[in-house]
Amino acid sequence: MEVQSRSITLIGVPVEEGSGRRGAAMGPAALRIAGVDQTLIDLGHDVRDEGDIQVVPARDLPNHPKAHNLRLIGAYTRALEASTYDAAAAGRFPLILGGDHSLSMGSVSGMARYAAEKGRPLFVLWLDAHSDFNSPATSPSGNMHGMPVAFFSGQAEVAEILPKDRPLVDPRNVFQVGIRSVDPSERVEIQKHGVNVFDMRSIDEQGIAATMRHIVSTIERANGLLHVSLDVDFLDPDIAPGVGTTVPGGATFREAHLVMEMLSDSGLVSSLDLVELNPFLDDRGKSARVLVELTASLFGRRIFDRPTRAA
Ligand code: NNH
Ligand code: MN
Ligand code: MN
Ligand code: MN
Repeated sequence: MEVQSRSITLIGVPVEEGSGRRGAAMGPAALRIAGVDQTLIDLGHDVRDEGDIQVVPARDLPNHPKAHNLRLIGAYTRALEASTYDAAAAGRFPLILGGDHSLSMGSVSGMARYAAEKGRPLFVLWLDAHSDFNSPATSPSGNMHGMPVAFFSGQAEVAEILPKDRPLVDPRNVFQVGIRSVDPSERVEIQKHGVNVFDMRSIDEQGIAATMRHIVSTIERANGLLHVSLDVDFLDPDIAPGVGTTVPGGATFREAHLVMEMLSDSGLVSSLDLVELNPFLDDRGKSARVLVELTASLFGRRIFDRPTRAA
């Protein structure tokens, strides 16, 4: 089976102010040094690198004691929402190189606008140790990288970062896999809003393959588009130590690869974030390289082809 060639736009987002520590701003550079562009070119894809987004804090936004760096994160959100939407509308696959997870406020909102125009529902696969469903009202830290899922679901409104009538993601179309660290008020919110959570126990019990088959078939039945958001801490710290918030007991190398291979086979994925890579904490580029390998699997790298499933 030939790899289906895609047109991919790389968008670097050197934001670290959504997290509680420095370093993630070097993430886009580390992913480029690990060869993300050439790896995709070698697989036969057309790759265009837009470079890094640069912003200044949005002066129309307020400072907020429980949403740290809101004016800067708001500016990144606006810029990335537009870049992601523009790439998708031009028939290209937006591949976002982060940067901390607050950037998904922008990337997912851009894809939500694109999906709404196409009249198709947007689904989100959130590969993370954390559910990132805090709002400024509930966050224990005030760090906005813990808020993107609530934001694109319309549950974290603090100020008018994006237009009030922007397309939202239905939280019931969000699948979270790998979850093992949830704040008490987050737990209440994700259950109330119907987010689909596959925590580590459920992966241990059912296996990652059955979990992914369920998710893929749900999205296929709805004719949905799928945005994948991959937080480095989804992975076990042994294979990916380059992240500010390691949580033991994460996905193995093999589980993560199978996720990507099954997503590739599904043909459903329309956009991807690679987030929370902190090269300052990494071990000789190990985590950056794992992310590039996983990206290669998502874009068709195979050891051997599988017989195609009967229609
Ligand atoms: N839930 C915590 C918070 O809101 C931690 C979030 N940190 C992450 N999320 N790394 O993926 O601050
Ligand atoms: Mn996250
Ligand atoms: Mn996380
Ligand atoms: Mn709510």
